[in-house]
Amino acid sequence: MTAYDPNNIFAKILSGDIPSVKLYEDEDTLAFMDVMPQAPGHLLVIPKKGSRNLLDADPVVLSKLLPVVQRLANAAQEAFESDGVHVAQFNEAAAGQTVFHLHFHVIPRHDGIPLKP
Ligand code: DGP
Repeated sequence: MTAYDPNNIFAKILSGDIPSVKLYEDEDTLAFMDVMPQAPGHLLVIPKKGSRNLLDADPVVLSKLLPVVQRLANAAQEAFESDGVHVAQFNEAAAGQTVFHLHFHVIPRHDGIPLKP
């Protein structure tokens, strides 16, 4: 398994070296707007503890992260009056991962409106 690279973009967002539009933060978790939204309201939820993706994540970290994903999915659904919410997560380049710090995409979805590529 490839090692976690602490110089990835989301680690730099966590350290404040790269700015972000923060939506939620606690001791273990940060949520911020995706800079390339695939639909209005597209946000990302990440753990503060570095892991490359779901495959190497500490289960204790996941147990704290998932309730936040759920809460923000509900909040996004309400705020954007969506018909559904897309929660997505990719592991390794072959599966579409481009930033190698575990993250969950939360994307409000409306009937008949496809995601932007
Ligand atoms: P993935 O393909 O699952 O690794 O998605 C990475 C997402 O990260 C993608 O939707 C674009 C977003 N992203 C990339 N760079 C930045 C950045 O500097 N700031 C923010 N807020 N999002 C970023």
